[in-house]
Amino acid sequence: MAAESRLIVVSNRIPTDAQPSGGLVVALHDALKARGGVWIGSSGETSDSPGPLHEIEGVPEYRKLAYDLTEDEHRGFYLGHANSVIWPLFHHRADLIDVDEENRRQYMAVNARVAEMIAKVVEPGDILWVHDYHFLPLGHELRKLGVQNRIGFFLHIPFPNPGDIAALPDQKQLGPWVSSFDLFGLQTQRDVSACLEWLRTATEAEFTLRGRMKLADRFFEVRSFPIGIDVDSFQEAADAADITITDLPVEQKLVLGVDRLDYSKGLPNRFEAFGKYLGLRASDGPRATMLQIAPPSREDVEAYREIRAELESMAGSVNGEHAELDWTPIRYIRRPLPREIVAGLYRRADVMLVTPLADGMNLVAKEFVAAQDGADPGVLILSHFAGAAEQLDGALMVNPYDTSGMARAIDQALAMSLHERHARWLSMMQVIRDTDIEWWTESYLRALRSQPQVQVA
Ligand code: GDG
Repeated sequence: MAAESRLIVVSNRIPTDAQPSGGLVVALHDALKARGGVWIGSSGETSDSPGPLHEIEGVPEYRKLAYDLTEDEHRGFYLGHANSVIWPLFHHRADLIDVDEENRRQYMAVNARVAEMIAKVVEPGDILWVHDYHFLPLGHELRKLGVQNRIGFFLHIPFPNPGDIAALPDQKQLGPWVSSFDLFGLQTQRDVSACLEWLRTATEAEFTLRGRMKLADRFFEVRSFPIGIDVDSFQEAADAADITITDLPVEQKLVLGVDRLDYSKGLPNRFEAFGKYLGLRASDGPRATMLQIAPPSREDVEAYREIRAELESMAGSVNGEHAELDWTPIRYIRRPLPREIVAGLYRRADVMLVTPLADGMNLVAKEFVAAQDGADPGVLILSHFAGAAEQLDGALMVNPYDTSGMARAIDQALAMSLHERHARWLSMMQVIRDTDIEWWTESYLRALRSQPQVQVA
């Protein structure tokens, strides 16, 4: 890769550890370590007078520049507009959006302030890679300040349907925001189709030759880059893990779920489906226990408190109906577990439930596949609505709204022959290796670098 252009990554939170953990963060860390550059993001601290970007200690290969947010910015920009309007809307939950003029103002103000800080450090020839829904207006703000560098964007969550976009208070601005980036990266072909459909029907954008779009005076490209994982590192973690970590007898079947506690992940539907499966199963048949790991997130947002209460009540009611003196069918852990333990659980699981109602990609599905022992792999049950469904056709596909169908899929997965499990696993393994995290970073950056710097069709 040519060394001419320095990479500047912008993401909501900058990792403060020298050796960060977590899929995306590790990928960006590796990309910057190999190429050098700068990572800009929030420090995670709030302060009354935030001041300019400040250097955070890390590794010698690249710089980390952090900014603080004020309490009001954290509430309005992060909890308010980003997570109470954009997140639900982009996950097709317009019913949950909480539109507030002050929050929207903070969202715009933080984007403008971050753009000013970036404009002070950007040099000619640098390329910028902006991540996720917190920063949709950032390219536009940078262009207003005269920044002419190549700027790419990657949306980690689904692109909404045109109908949902109409509920955004700033829907008219979304066109100029998107077209201010040179490359608008999305997870799936489905997202690209939704985005192009919206550009065609709701904006003045035109298709040009060479597959690029033109809106007002800007040319840009919309493309999918399905995010991947570090396959070897998950495989190694699972190899090293102790799979007798639970007190479940080895002959007992384990059905596993691992999700950030979020209403988009379809957890109530999953619990209901498991309850229906328990109702289907012969009373003298083998017992299956479902273990759900669901570390809470964004607890200051009302909808997240509600989903937590709903789940706890559902687990109680399914267990009340089906538990026996020596068996609790649903086990539920509401705190994060160490990565080595998660890898061991993936390896131990007979069935993995990844059943979101909407999800950009879903890395858990890929991690589960990577963690399997090829000799006796488990079965992945995957919602059509996860971005991963476009790639992992070796999974048992389900519609998470059809809980009876999901119950039958659990039954089918638990009874599946080794031959079939193995064939399905092999085909998924091939895909996750071909499109791993390094492939993702490389192919995105190659596409961004190949955007003409002079604006031509
Ligand atoms: C967004 C998009 C897209 C979960 N519980 C524990 C734990 N995890 C780890 C998993 C996985 C990660 O968290 C979750 O990643 P997902 O992709 O499933 O979901 P989001 O957080 O919603 O991420 C998503 C992603 O961005 C990347 O583009 O795929 O669609 O929504 O890595 O392993 N890790 C540990 N303990 C836990 O208890 N250590």
